[in-house]
Amino acid sequence: MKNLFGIVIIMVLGLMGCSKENSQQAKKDPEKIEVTAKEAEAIIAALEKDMVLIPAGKFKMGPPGQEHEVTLTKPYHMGKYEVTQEQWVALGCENFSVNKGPKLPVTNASWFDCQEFITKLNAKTAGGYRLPTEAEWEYACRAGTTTAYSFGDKITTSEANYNDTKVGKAMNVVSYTPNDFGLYNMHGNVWEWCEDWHAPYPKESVIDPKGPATGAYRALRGGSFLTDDSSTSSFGRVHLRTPDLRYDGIGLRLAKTK
Ligand SMILES: [Ca+2]
Repeated sequence: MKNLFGIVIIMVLGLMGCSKENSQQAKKDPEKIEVTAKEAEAIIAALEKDMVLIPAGKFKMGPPGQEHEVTLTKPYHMGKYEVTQEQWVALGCENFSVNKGPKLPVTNASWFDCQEFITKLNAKTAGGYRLPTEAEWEYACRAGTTTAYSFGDKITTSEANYNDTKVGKAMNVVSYTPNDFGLYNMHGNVWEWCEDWHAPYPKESVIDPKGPATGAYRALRGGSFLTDDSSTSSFGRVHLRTPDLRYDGIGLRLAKTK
């Protein structure tokens, strides 16, 4: 785990209270992403357009040796991109990302932070937004492929932002070639939280799996700028024991019930 995440402990330094003398001359934080109410409306409208319809279907889920048949009976939407920092801020959520940038994926977002973001988004729209299930995530990542990556059985630095790319940080969410569903950065860049509690895979075929009803770990998929080949694959899978912790290299992608 420590290699996968390159854990960064974020010290949230509360704004040092400005003294009365200098409060009127408070300097603008150049890194802070600020969004006006009008800009927020446009950002949310664009986010809604960037949801891709994923068809219902059947696929083999899991790594070699653990493959099992999964049927997804209903079409659903997946975000074309990882959630950006400007989207996060537009919904009034606090941006803990280490490297700031409006079009960079939000990072240091805990599973609970993601739920707060989604609740706010659903309140501002017609609703239906949520995190994907692991099965929905992998099906969307594979985009009809059966190989380790949506582009084949090998990964190179021209295909994704992972450890070998040596960028060492998240890149713009519109990077690299999208998969056949039109989704960007399913492999690498930032890990993406899933809705499910983690559990070992079943051996038998399953329909619309949602993970166990309770658990101690939440599932993450896709790898990050810090992960190796295997973790960055379509079947790469990790879980975090405490879903309230924030780590650099972890963000999210939205799903939406059709
Ligand atoms: Ca990703």
